Amino acid sequence: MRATELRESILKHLEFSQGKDLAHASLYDMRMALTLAIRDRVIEPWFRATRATYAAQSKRVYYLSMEFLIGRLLEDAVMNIGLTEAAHEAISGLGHDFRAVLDDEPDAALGNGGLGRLAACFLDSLSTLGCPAYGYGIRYEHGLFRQSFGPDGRQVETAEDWLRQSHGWEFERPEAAFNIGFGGTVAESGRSAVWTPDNAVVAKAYDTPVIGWQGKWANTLRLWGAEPLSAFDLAAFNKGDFVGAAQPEAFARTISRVLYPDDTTEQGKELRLKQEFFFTAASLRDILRRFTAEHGDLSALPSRVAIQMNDTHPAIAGPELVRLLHDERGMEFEQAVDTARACLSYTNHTLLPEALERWPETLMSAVLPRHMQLIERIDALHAQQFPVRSTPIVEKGEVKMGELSFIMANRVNGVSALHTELVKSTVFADLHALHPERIINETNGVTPRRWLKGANHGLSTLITDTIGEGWEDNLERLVELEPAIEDRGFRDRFAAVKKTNKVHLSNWIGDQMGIAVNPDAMFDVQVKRFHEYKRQHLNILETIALWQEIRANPGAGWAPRVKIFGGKAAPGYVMAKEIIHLINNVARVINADAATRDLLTVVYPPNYNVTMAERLIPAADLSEQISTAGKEASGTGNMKFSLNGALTIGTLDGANVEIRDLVGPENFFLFGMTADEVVERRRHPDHASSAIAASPRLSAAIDLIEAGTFSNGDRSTYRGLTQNLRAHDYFTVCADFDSYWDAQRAVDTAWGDADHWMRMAALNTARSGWFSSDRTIKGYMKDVWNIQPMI
Ligand code: 26Q
Repeated sequence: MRATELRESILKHLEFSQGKDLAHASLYDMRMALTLAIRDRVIEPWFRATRATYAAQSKRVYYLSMEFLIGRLLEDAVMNIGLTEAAHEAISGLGHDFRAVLDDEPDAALGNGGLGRLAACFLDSLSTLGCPAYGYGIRYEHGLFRQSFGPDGRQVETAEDWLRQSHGWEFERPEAAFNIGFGGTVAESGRSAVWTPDNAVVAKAYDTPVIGWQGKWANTLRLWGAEPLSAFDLAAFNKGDFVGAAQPEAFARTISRVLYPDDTTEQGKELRLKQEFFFTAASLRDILRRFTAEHGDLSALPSRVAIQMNDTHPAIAGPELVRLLHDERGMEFEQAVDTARACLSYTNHTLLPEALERWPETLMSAVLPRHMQLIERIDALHAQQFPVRSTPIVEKGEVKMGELSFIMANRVNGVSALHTELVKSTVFADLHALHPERIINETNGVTPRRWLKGANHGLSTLITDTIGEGWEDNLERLVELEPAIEDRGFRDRFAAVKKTNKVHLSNWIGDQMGIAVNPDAMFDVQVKRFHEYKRQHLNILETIALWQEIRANPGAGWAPRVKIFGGKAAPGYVMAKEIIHLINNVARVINADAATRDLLTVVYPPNYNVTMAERLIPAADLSEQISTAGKEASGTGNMKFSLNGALTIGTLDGANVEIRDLVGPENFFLFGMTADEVVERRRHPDHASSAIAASPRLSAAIDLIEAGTFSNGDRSTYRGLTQNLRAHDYFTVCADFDSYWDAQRAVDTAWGDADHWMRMAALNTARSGWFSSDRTIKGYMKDVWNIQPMI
């Protein structure tokens, strides 16, 4: 019945939206027709949610984020409205392959990694929980670059082009458009000021509905695209200046052209500051317009509006909201600051000094002159209110966006228990002493709809067969699996699901890379952005050492392993790219060694993204979460692996700490120094060289690299990397190596008892329910936003 209805709807869109008949429909046509048919069915709950929010005059959450790493939307939407089987039947009935139709959708990579994917999981949970919310961001024409590997194994970046085909999900909103100014001058006017920008672009809204689980509620992801005020300078054109005529267009479009791929070398770039102001200012204008349409008195703003700043990227929201209230609406300055603060909250995602945003005062004054003045007034006001010890926002000619965010927020949160404690004791120690109530913890989570139900059908079916339906939006119910784990039959089914996922992944690796991998081997997976603190080099050094040990002692009963890597390095991050280069060449050499072929394989499929994560994570046996303790704010991949029944080998960092507490230390492979021990160890100037001297295995692995084993005999290729390890090793790879090696051998031993391994794996799934982003969002609703669900 539902399949028949859907079939009619698909055929209608094929004819009237795509202008094709079935006989000539391409995969793209089929995908668009299905998308539009599904989108039609999302409209009713979407309108209903919007009307209910208006009618109840409910508070709304506005999640401001430079990144939304949403991936593909079709499969998720079909699943959420319960039409997976109907859609499968309808598409097959029309002579097309359902999987191929779903796989035709481009992966929307409007983000770099964890922070952007978290924003996407939050959108899913906000809708599932019936929390009235908007996500606000930038409609980048080009998302994160596409990664390939050159013949020498180096990363090659090419432009990503997700909007080349029409988007399908979005609605263009030409009427929701705001002029956003830059530069210019400020004129004093009584107690406030008038800012006259000398340049402006139009921010135009594009809306994508975000449907929650079972279609009960839907929110909006509103992304801003930049356009010129006037498309074309006709006067210049008529004078024969054809290039100059296109200038306004060129400047404006640059703003929403491309996602910044970097948190290290891209600091201080003027275009980035303009992007940040562009989407933040447009969002605030939109928020105030919506508020004013319903309410009169601006002092009521905080009871209706909660604005979340996803890291400091939208931190200009503080001064901009003050400007809108004070300069443009005549509110007293101090009241404007208090009102803005009562609306704003800030999530910190990193402690790495190089990732904390700072802008030169001169740049801020040139691009946003009025905001620079307001930042100084906010700074002065805070110093006046807290004269004891004040950490200035503006210091040594720089505007520190972390301090600005803290001072303008009513709540500041870290993203795991450990990270929050470090936020209190390090980056914001001074401000925390002045405002001891402000910093709270909201441990990250992931959406179980995409990361379990959608990505792992086999496990989802087993869970439903065992504990019944309803775990998808009540993930803590997974604990009900625990008694079943005692049952051998259940464990065998659990093992069979994992095996099937591994067979699928092996086939895919065979197709994509021409490498044969044994699905009975242990799949040991490290997928994430490349960064020295994440220590992919620790993993590859251990791989080299293991290869040597197997060669020396082939009959020692080794557990066969497939080491799988995935991830991109920022194009300007030289050391991270050197690690990628090394991994590819270690893979080439090891995979060619007949002596170890059945025991060790290294694969590194290029262009890791959300879609690839959905493929790899359900097939993983071992999850590598090996960052230097104190550096990974939370991690969210770690949660996805555990939920899908992989065991973790990891340090006491970020949310690993909480994962280990919940799944039980006996079901987790711990190694390495604690955050405190790392700090202490670094104080010894020879911490790296002494660790190398004490570890023959590590020493031999580094020697092999330096001997040119992985660079066709060239001894200089990886010198930058090995010298850094020997001399500096800030991320304490060397000092943690032996402990990591030992933990890996404990993994080998555990793998030897297949039934016990499956028991541990299943316990990881059963005890990971707390890591649902629904739990996280409930925490924000209660502790940060003070908002009630509508369903
Ligand atoms: C800053 C300035 C200029 C250009 C880019 C940036 C920039 C871009 C992206 C700074 C930071 C980011 C992304 C940070 C990020 O993804 N952090 C991760 O957030 C996750 C969600 O909370 C955590 O799980 C991870 O531990 C954390 O690394």
